[in-house]
Amino acid sequence: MINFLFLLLLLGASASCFKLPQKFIMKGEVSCESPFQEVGGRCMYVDILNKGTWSVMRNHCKSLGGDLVKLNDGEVYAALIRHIHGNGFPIDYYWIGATDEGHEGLWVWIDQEPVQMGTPYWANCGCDNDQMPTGGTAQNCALLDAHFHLYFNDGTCSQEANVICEQ
Ligand SMILES: [Ca+2]
Repeated sequence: MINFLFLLLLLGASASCFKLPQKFIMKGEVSCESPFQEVGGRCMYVDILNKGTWSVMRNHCKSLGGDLVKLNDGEVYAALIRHIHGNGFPIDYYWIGATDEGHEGLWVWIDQEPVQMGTPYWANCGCDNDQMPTGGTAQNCALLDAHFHLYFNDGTCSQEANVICEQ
């Protein structure tokens, strides 16, 4: 009987030992629904097939069950750039979920959270070296800029670009 209890204890202990690593694996795991892929612990879709205006592509993201990507984390942003290079996606213009439409110079994400300006996000355009968008009221939608190593830049909302969606 004592042996039997000992065996039960042993089995219980080994079961918990086996469960422990599983928990660690589960913690960092993100499962994304197609066409979204895990990028920096989030679910993103870099759409290289379709182009449209900022609004059209936002609706496109919504039709896939997501929205425009919110890049408010430097590590996630870096992971996205590695994802684009690693998959051989074209270095093109990609809409992201930030705008200053209706409140010039005050950039917000689609959930109204303020966008961090400058390093490590924004391209260094113009000659004043301040990493600030310079398009004024003519350019109110943010994109990853093909001509500036995919740093953020302001674009004309009605121009056509690819998109990065997030779920
Ligand atoms: Ca603007």
